[in-house]
Amino acid sequence: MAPSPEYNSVSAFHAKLARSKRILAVCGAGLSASSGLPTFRGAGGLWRNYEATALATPEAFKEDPGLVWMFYAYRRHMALQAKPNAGHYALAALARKNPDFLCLSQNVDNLHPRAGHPPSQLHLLHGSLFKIKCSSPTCDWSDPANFSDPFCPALAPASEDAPSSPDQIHPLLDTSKPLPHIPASELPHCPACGNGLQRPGVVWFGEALDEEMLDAIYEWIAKEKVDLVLVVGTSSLVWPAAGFAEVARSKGETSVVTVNLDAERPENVAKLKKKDFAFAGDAAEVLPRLLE
Ligand code: BV8
Ligand code: ZN
Repeated sequence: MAPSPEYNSVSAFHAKLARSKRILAVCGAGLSASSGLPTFRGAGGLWRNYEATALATPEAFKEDPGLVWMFYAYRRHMALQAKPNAGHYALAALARKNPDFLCLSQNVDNLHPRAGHPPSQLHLLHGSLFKIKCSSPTCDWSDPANFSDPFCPALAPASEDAPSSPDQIHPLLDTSKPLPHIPASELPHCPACGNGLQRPGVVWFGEALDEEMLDAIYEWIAKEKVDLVLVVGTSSLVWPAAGFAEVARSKGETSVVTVNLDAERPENVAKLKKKDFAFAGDAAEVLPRLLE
């Protein structure tokens, strides 16, 4: 089925938005690109010579917790230096205006909360870089808000090469120097059970998303017809996050609106359904225009 000729008309979208009550957003790394945070795939997807997705697994952490912690220490440092952009603020403003708007984000950078997004209208599908938890499966200790940078002495960049400004290359990204080896003994252990290593409170590949959160999301979608789904800055490759837009669509006259650099590429436009929209560009620039 082909999209309407107005699939990329902002005024046609505004007319649909004005008639929409229940709105869902599914956000990905592209929303934070303008805040200076690298995306997972494409150029930004590399940390040193590692694929982010190869480090975001329980196996990698078991194998070399120091290496995985250096990756997360770098991402925590970058996220703390970053600021929410106009896209984050536009979503937060929509939430304050419309209690029937729910935002699902795959991003763990804490930029939605920092933009003032109402917590009751936001689900962080993959956790947060700033939540820390115990890696022992039998221990439920966690620290919901740990913003220390460096996270621990062993993860502090050597003083002579500590970056003095955000645009200076972080030593953990500087491939001209070999990565130090950090033994587990130098990494913080759980204060509750004493034996589990502390780990980032994110969902790794192969780990389940929070059960209660998933139930709440599917319940919200099933409750009543969803009028609009905003799919913002995501390659929609990671499941189950990639599936929510289609689940919501099955509830009737739903328009799925893609905001992505590549949204208007012919092969992507060809996949649009009759009531869908697609807007190519930087989410930080496109979203405020769409949601004004
Ligand atoms: C699970 C946290 C089951 C860590 C992340 C089917 C069903 C269920 C599971 C699977 C399934 N098929 C496969 C799986 C396994 C796996 C999976 O999906 N694999 C993929 C790779 C095929 N899924 C899982 O393992 C999930 N777990 O389902 O468990 C289970 C059940 C019971 C018991 C045990 C297990 C867990 C997945 C979560 C992984 N954790 N992150 C961390 O951040 O370090 S995923 C991580 O990658 C991000 O959170 C994000 O979700 C994903 C990256 O995706 P994007 O955000 O889309 O980013 P990407 O770089 O790919 O794309 C950026 C996009 O933005 C691009 O389109 C680009 O064009 C665009 N863009 C760039 N700049 C801009 C822009 N757009 C607008 N403006 C710009 N300026
Ligand atoms: Zn513990």
